[in-house]
Amino acid sequence: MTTRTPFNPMVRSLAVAIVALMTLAACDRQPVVGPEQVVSERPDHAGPATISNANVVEVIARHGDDGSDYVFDLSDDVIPAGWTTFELDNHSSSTHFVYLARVPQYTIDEAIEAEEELLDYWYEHVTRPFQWAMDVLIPGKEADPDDLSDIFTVDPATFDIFPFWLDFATPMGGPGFTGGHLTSRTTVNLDAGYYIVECYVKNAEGDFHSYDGMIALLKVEGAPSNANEPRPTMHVNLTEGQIEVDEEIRPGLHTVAVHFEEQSEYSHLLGHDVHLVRLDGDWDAESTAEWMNWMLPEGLVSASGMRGPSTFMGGAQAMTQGNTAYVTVRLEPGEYAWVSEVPSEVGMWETFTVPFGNPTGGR
Ligand SMILES: [Cu+2]
Repeated sequence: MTTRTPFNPMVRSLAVAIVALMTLAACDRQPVVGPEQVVSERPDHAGPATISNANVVEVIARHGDDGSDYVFDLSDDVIPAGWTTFELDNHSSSTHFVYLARVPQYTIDEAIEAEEELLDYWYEHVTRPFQWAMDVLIPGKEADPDDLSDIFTVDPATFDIFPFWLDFATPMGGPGFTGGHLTSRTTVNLDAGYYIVECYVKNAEGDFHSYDGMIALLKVEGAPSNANEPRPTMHVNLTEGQIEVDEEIRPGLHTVAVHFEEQSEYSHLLGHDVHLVRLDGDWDAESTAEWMNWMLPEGLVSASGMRGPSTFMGGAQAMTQGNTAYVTVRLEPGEYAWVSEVPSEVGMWETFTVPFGNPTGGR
């Protein structure tokens, strides 16, 4: 399924697959088997849900041992193809997510020819240029084109600083924004191949977490496992500029099917995705949506003293049109919003209420 991204070649000149890399730490490893009967001790965590026999990859987001770097620990770095649940366990106070991008064959071939590790090659040719582009947009931050001179000659007039093959990187979903010390789960169907696993939330200095180390490589191999496609209890449809949600929602554990009915591209070079936020603090849906523009100097910043929206509960990162991701989440009675990471002038969000009442059957 090496399809083109839904985004245009401008992608190269800035964001979307802002994916990146880094080797996989080995702690907390667990086999990729299901079912995972993890019962959360926190009501806003995803429970065991209906992931049934899906393969499970746990991704721990944490700070590095020196307290400054950002790290992903993956429970496995080689998994079978098919329906796979990614559980993001956020062990830090900052917001993180897990963005998956399938690496094009062009990139694999180039890395082999250059005799470099695939993750290193991606980082050099995608992550570093993206950080440079971000630095340009932050007033007062140093962004010298010569910083990239070991890769190529930068022409600041064109921003054409990304390899042609980035257009062929396929966004394949993954858990959406997840607040500090929370857990979220998202299930997607993966073909065999190599996937970049990254988070591009920014720190207080405007560095993408991926640039600082929150990036990994996942190999998916073999025939699809016998994991079943999850059975949804709710539906979210993403169409042009609109999020359609079910009108009546019961409290309790849900498997939310996120249908990428239409995909698009916007001025910040990203397309439709969707994130769940509980509206119990100072942030409403509109201010949350405004925070979600990575191109703004303070957009996507989650760091000490500036955490951003505090009640992100997961979601589904962008996928190509026609795909479906499944988000497992426990909904307590309250006010919520689904918010898409599109520019605020587009404004894609939809609020909803979970009433008190009989909960769903999930535990
Ligand atoms: Cu992060």
